[in-house]
Amino acid sequence: MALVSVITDGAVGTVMLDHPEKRNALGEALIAGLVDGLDRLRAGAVRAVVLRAAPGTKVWSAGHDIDELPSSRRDPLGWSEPLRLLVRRLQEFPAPVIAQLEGGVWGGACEVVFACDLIHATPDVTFALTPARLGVPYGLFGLKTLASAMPRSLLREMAFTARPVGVERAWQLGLVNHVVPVDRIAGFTADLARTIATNAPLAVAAMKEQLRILDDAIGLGPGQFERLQELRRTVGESGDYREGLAAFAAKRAPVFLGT
Ligand code: YXS
Repeated sequence: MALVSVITDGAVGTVMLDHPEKRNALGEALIAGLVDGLDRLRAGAVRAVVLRAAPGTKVWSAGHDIDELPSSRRDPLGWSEPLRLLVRRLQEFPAPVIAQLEGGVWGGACEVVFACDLIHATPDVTFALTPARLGVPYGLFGLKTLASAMPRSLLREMAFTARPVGVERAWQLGLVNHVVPVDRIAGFTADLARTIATNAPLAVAAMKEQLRILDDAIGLGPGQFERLQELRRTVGESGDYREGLAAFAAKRAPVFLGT
C-alpha cells in the first residue's frame, strides 16, 4: 500500500501522507515517497504544491520515525539523513509549497512544515518540538529552519518543554497563514494554490529562492562551527539519548540522568 499519493490538477500538485497506522511517522520509505512525488511534480512544472495528510487525520505527522533513529554514534539528523533531504527538497522546490494541516504535528514534522512556504491549519492543529523528550541532539539546520519561522522566545519554550502549542497561539504569533474549518480547508487551499499558479512562475520562483538565501545568510566562525558540532556529539553519545529511545519503545516515561 502506497504511503504517499500524488495528484495533479492543472498547474497545482498535491502530495498526501497516508500511513495512519504509524501516524505518518517520517521513516525512510515515507520520505522516499514524498521526495519522489516532489520530483515528479517538479518535472511536470507545477506552479504550486499542497502538502497534506489524509482527510480526517488526528495526527498530521508524528515526526521522525523513532524506530529508525540510530542508537548512538551516528548523527541521527546529519546532512544526508532522509529528513534533511526532504526539508531541502521542499525549500529548493521552484514553486511555493503550502502545508495543509489537520491534527498534531510532532518533532521533525514541525521542521518539514516550517520548511514550506505557507501554512494552512484547521482549528485542532498543534505543534510540538520533542528532542528534549527523547534526548535527541537536534541539528543546527533544523533549529535555523524553526528560528526563521517563529520568535526565539516561542522556539525556546517549545524546545525546552516539548509541550504542544495550539493553532490559536501559533496564529497570534504569525506562524500560520490561515486557520480554516476542516470542511473548508481543502477548497480554500486549492483556491489559493490556483491563484499562485496564475502568476508569473519565474518571478514567484525567484522570490522564493531570494527569501531562502536571505534566511540562510548567517555568519559562523570556524570556532563556533566546531563548538556546535561538539555540542551535538555530546548529546548524541549520551545515555539520555539511549534512554529516550528505549522509553518510547517501551511506552513508558523516560528518566533522564543528564549523562
Ligand atoms: O504500537 P504500534 O506498533 O501500534 O505503533 C504505534 C506507535 O509506536 C507508532 N508511532 C511511531 N513510530 C515511530 N516513530 C514515531 N514518531 C511514532 N509515533 C507513533 O504509531 C502507532 C500508533 O501510535 P499511538 O498508539 O501512540 O497513537 P496515538 O494516536 O495514541 O498517539 C499519537 C501520538 C503522535 C501523540 C503518539 O504516537 C506520539 O507521541 N508519537 C511520538 C511523537 C514524537 O515524539 N515524535 C518525535 C519523533 S523524533 C523526531 O521527530 C526528531 C528526531 S526530534 O525529536 O529531534 O524532533
